[in-house]
Amino acid sequence: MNAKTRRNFLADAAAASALLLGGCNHSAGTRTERDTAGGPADVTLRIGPIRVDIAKDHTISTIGYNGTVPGPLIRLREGVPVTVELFNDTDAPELVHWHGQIIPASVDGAAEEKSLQVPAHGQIRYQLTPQPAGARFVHTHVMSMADLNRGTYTGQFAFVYIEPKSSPGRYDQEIFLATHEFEPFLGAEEMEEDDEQDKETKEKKKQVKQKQEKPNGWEIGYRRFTVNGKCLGHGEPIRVKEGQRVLFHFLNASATENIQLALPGHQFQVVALDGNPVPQPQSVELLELGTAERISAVVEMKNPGVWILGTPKDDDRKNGMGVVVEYANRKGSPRWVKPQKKPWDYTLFGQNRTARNPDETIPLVFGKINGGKGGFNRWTINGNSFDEKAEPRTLQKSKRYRLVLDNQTDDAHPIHLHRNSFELTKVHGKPTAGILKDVVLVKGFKQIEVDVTPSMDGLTLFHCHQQLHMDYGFKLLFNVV
Ligand SMILES: [Cu+2]
Repeated sequence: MNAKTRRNFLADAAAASALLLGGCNHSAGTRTERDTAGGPADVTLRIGPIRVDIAKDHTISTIGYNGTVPGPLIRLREGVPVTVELFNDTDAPELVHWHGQIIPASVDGAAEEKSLQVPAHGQIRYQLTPQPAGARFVHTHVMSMADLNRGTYTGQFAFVYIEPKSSPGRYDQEIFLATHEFEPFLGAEEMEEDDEQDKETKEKKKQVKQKQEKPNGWEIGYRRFTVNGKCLGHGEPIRVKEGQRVLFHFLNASATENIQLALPGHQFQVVALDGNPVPQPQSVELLELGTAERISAVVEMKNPGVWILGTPKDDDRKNGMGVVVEYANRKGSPRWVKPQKKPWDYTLFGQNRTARNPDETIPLVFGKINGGKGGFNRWTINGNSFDEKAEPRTLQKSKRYRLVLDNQTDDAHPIHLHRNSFELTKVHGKPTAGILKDVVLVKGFKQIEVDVTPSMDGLTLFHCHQQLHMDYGFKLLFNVV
């Protein structure tokens, strides 16, 4: 702040934020003194209450970034440091998490990692160096517990695209789509997985149910479903031309829901998962994204018409989960055709080989205890719910660890590791290699193994990205030394 008074600094910051409202200003030039003297930041996010017209005659009140849902697309360049300024216009402290980036714990935006928080009606400013390249995102990391007006239930999310140093390939249009549900409520209905479960899984489910002393606790339901903050049919259609190659970046910005997406009459050529290029791009009809997962996929537009890109779940699509894709000079009601059911298989996009042996293997068994405090299920890793007083588990920098994610519950868990990418090495018993991710969806009673070689020291949070699961115990803290 140099010799400036705090009052001057705040005035400057407010002016800067007004200038940048609705977007982020990426100063491509060299670092200048103004960064340390309180001038405009490269990225400014203002957290505040907003009203969003998600449909005709339907406005919701939520909290968002810079007045929109999703917040503005933030384009950064790999390895080029930026100044970030965060303003909080709400009555509660906030945490802004840079999901999927390998950055210091102080700026990662997680309370467990002792990151900087944005005070209520306050502001903070810091620098970070974006990495790795690809589709990342930014979202709130506060606990919601039973308050469904907080945390990832709100509109606090925005795409972050870190431009790669080399070209990502040829395409004619690039489109960012984030799915999110609104108007959450607590209900009793258990989430059923869509995939037909095999006999063994069904049997395990029965056994685990019998062992539970209490009935299943609260689940979350939603009344409204959106893509880029609009219910199906209420936003601008995606306008395409025959013969175009459209690069879609999908983000599941849900608080709790895993989702499938299809565009009838078209194939998705999956080129990146969680922003990282896959070893084997493959075409599929149906995408699946656990909470916080990203998929980048190229679609060749060669089936002229007006189509719905949306979820195969009819009720959810009717309540908004979809967006219209309209070819030039084509009119009429958008068409939906139910896609064939084919289970999502990460290994399709990986190398068909066994990854090299880890230095150490860490078993992580996920468990659920029905109906705890307030009627909420409690979640455990190796028998324990998160305890902030417990010593974090130490990991050595540059050592290769194999995390064995063993889901002994009937729910699917989108498992996230902060400040690292991990390599999928085994999916449901099948070896694979070369797929780098930061979230992996572990289905009920399934096992996935991932290898991680931490490159940056500090506290690193591991958790289920389903807000309700995270809030009620599904977390573990590592300390990389
Ligand atoms: Cu979970």
